[in-house]
Amino acid sequence: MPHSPLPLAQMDLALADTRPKRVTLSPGAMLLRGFALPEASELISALHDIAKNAPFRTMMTPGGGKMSVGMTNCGALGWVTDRRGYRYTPTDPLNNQAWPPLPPAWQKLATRSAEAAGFKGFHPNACLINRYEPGTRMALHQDKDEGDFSQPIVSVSLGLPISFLWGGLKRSTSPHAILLEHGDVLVWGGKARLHYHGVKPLADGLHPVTGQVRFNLTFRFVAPTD
Ligand code: MD3
Ligand code: FE
Repeated sequence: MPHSPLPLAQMDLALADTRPKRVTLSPGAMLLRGFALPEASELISALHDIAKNAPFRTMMTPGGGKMSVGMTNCGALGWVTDRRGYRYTPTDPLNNQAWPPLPPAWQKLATRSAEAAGFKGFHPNACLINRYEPGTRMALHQDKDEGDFSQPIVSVSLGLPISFLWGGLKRSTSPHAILLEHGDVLVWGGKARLHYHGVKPLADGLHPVTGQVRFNLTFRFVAPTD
């Protein structure tokens, strides 16, 4: 067979990617590689619209440190942190208005992702949107402000790749690093729901859709408190 004189095109690279599309990291934790790829560009344009009304901001931890990751929210409830603590609020503290609504396409993606990982009937009411610029990171933590751990969390990675850190149920368990790329979806439920996790500092790069940025969407079901 004559060899091609042309360099590998993007499609050839996709065909050459023999990594499994669905990977169970631990019971309840599943990586769906490229699951959101078909709609990734639409997700990013909707995200820019959301950020016009609820801009990205760096929040203060209760301990007084400034988080490096820019954050905003959409949905009935949004995650915030300040000197008073971590919590979910129905309004954006920057303008006291409701957070922008969860776009129906986002809701559907979250439900479909959870179902693909074995969690039927996931209907999130909160979506935290994280924006990483080179050098920003997220320290090892648990997500435990939702008041309902029976529901999974769905996360969607967009833009530059990052090294995700996947730990255990105790902070002392040393985490594994997993590469997360544009369009990858992770689902965490059951036993995996309260595992420690974080991300390494974002490396410099230029992504064709997002530029020098990584976005992460995390869909959650938060138990209403009133
Ligand atoms: C495992 N975000 O927003 S997403 C977060 O890439 C957060 O922005 C990271 O951790 C990011 O809280 C990681 C993957 C993720 C999200 C939630 C989880 C993993 C999780 C909840 C429980 C266990
Ligand atoms: Fe988290």
